[in-house]
Amino acid sequence: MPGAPAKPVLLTGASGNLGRMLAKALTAEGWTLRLTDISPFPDPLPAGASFTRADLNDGVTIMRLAEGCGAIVHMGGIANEQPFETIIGPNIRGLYHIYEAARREKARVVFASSNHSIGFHERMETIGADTQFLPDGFYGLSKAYGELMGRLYWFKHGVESVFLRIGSCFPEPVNARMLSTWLSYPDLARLVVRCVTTEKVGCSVVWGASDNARMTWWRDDAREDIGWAAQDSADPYAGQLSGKVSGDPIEERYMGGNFCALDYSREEPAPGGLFETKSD
Ligand code: NAI
Ligand code: 15L
Repeated sequence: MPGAPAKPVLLTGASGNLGRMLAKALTAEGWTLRLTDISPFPDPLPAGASFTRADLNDGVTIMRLAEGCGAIVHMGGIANEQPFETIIGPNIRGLYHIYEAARREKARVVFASSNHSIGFHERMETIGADTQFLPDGFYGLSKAYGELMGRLYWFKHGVESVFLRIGSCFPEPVNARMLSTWLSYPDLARLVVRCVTTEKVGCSVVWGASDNARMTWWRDDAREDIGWAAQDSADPYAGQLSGKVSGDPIEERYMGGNFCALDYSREEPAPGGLFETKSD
């Protein structure tokens, strides 16, 4: 692993599943971290880290927390499908506060985007990072908007970003879909290290999946430019998980899985593409 960044790194969402893992992994690399979350940090504070409890809606505190930081690893926010009004504060206003702080500090943003920003692409497709957004709910919509916000701050203010379109980042894959979408914790930690320490990243997208044989969906991203390659794989779980499917045709048809099926009220047949109006 490369040396620790010269400046502290702000890690939001530090009390969540990925934040806790990253807090441990990055301090183990000698990084100085400022951790923040609306919930208390549940673990013993690692050496090299401080924790401040804050709401992403509180722009003044976010600005203060980012002072002197060289990068913001933004994991905080609502991480699943919720009503619009629940999402808009943490995921939209909160992200605006992150970008304003990054702009002032000339800091880089590593943004935890999601596969749900493109969730209505069909699983039989292979899409590149420049594919059209097809969000599968208000959560995915907030991630697509977040990436667009990052582009705005890059083109207008020169704020660098890496958008991590994370698939399914859990300790282990738990169903057939995750044989495609699973990202191991160590692969994510190594990816974040590269995102922060690579000299220049511009404004780029990396699909967040491990080296899974079934990951035929996502291609053509910035991984080589930032020097990251996945090392882990969901393949050893194929035997036990390949039959673990939902039986729901909407869930199994689209990349976003059950997020697509949630509150789905379109009359059948489902569209096969943005401009397709009939199925025959
Ligand atoms: P998580 O729900 O465990 O962590 C999110 C954290 O954000 C929580 O600790 C929560 O307290 C905090 N948070 C929520 N509202 C907040 C607010 N108003 N102010 C401050 N903090 C707030 O989710 P997880 O799995 O750790 O995900 C981290 C990030 O990665 C999220 O942004 C999620 O959308 C994204 N992601 C995760 C994936 C996964 O498979 N785990 C897949 C795709 C994206
Ligand atoms: C996400 O964006 C969620 O945060 C996570 O909980 C999973 O649902 C993941 O996507 C997924 O698609 O598996």
